[in-house]
Amino acid sequence: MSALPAHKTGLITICRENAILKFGTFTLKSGRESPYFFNAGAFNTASLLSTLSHSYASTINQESAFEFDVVFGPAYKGIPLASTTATALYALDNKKYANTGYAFNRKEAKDHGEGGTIVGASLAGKRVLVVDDVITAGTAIREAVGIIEAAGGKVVGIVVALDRQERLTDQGSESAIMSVRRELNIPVTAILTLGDLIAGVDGQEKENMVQYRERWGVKD
Ligand code: OMP
Repeated sequence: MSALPAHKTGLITICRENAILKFGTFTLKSGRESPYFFNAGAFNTASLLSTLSHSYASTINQESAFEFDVVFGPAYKGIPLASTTATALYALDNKKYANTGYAFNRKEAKDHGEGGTIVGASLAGKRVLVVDDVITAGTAIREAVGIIEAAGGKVVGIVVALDRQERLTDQGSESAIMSVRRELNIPVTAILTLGDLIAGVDGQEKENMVQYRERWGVKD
């Protein structure tokens, strides 16, 4: 069916079987109408979340350019991603990641108790790796970078579950990941891409995604 590595094919199958990857007509945050939608919130059982966090951890661990102190997940969907990825990294290498911190932001600043908008490890002066669900136009990721910088952290890398590989503008040739890489000069990587999804499905669903890629996609 496809030339994808087994771990990607396996993950795509899990996404399809559990309605994490859905087909139909979906309006995206960017306003574009998409024939598919990836809902990371549907990794909602212990085994699904464990599969996902181990995918993040092995993607991060393979990327030697990622040297970081804290894993950060933007609220809300990034919160379980950061916490479970930190524990999955520790399971992978308990020496290398023993002191790796994890943190996330509150959507509303707290003005009592410990206060502030960051929960978990302090970001001040730290190298921060962002884990998030999906990148389309890059708005969510840019917001996360702003939150981390405001807390005194330095973003050194970004990992998402899915890079939708879409053009930022109607006629442009750059995707959100390409522009974030260029602007911040940091590694940005994805567990799966639109190209992987297209390689991993068949029939009308594949056809619809190919058409969508022709309209909005950048080259793999
Ligand atoms: P951008 O901020 O445009 O990069 O869109 C990313 C966000 O859109 C994600 O954090 C999700 O909230 C949402 N999203 C999905 O969850 N899955 C998709 O397949 C597409 C989107 C989207 O709206 O683009």
